[in-house]
Amino acid sequence: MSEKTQIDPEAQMRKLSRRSLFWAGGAILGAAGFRQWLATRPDADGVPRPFRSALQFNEKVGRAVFRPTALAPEFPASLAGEPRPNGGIGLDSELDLRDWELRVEGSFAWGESRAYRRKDLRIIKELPRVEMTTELKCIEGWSQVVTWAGARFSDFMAKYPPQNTKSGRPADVLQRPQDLPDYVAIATPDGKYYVGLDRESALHPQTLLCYEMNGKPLTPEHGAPLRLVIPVKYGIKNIKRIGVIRYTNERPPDYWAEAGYDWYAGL
Ligand SMILES: Nc1nc2c(c(=O)[nH]1)N[C@H]1C(S)=C(S)[C@@H](COP(=O)(O)O)O[C@H]1N2
Ligand SMILES: [Mo]
Repeated sequence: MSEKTQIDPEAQMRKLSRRSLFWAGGAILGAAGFRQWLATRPDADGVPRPFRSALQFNEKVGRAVFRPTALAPEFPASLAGEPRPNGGIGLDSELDLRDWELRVEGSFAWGESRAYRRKDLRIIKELPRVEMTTELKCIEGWSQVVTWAGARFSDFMAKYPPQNTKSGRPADVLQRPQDLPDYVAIATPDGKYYVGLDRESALHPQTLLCYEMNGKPLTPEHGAPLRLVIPVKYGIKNIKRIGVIRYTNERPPDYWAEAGYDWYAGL
C-alpha cells in the first residue's frame, strides 16, 4: 500500500465531525428559520397558509410521482380472501338486477344521444377479461388481498370513447390520451355515492370494471353487478354498484373529498 492512499483515521474523524457539525448547524438554523418564516405567513382561518395548502400539495406530489406505467403490487391468488363489506352508501335499496342499468354519458359511440343505457353487463363482459390479485386498502387502516375479474377501464373507454375531446376530433384512446377529457365521474344508480377520477388513473392498466370477486359473481354488499377496482387508489375510490359513467372536463364531485379527504386519494 503506498503512502498516499493510506488513511489517517484520526484526521478522517476530525474531518467527519467538522462536516457533521456543519450539517447539524445548518439543520438547526434551517428549522429556526422555517419556524420564523411560518410565523410570518398570512393566516387562512387561523391556520398558517402553508398547512392549509398541504392537502393540495399532497395531490400535486401524487400527480407528479404518478407514472402511468407504475403498477400496484400483485399477489399470488392463494393469498386472496374476503374483504369486509365496508361502506354501503348508495346501496340502500335492495338490488334488483331487472332494474339495474348502466348509463354512459358523454360518448358518441352510440350516435348523438347524450346518454346510453344498457340493462345488462354484456357490454362489459364482451371486453377482454382481466384477472388480478391486488390489495384493497381502506383509508381506515385495514387492507385485504382480493382476486378480481373484470374489464380494463381503458378497454371500455376505447370501445365507448368520449365525444368531448380537447381538439374536437374523434377520440383515440390509445394514441392520443391527452386529447381525452380530463376526468371520469362514476356514481351509484341513486347518485348517493360518487367518485371522480383523473384521466391517467382511469386509464391505468389495473383499473378494472369488475363483476367477479374471488372467482364468484359480486355479491350486493361488494358492489354487484359492477364495481370499480383501482388498486393505485384507496378503497374510497373503488365505487360499488356503478350506475353512471360520465366523461367530463370538469373535476367531478367526490363523496369523500367533500368530507375532507384528499380528492386524489392515491397510494
Ligand atoms: N357505493 C359505494 N361504494 C363504496 C363505498 C360506499 O360507501 N358506497 N365505500 C368505499 C370504501 S370506503 C371501501 S374501503 C370499499 C370497500 O369495499 P368492500 O366493501 O368490497 O370491502 O368500498 C368503497 N366503495
Ligand atoms: Mo374505505
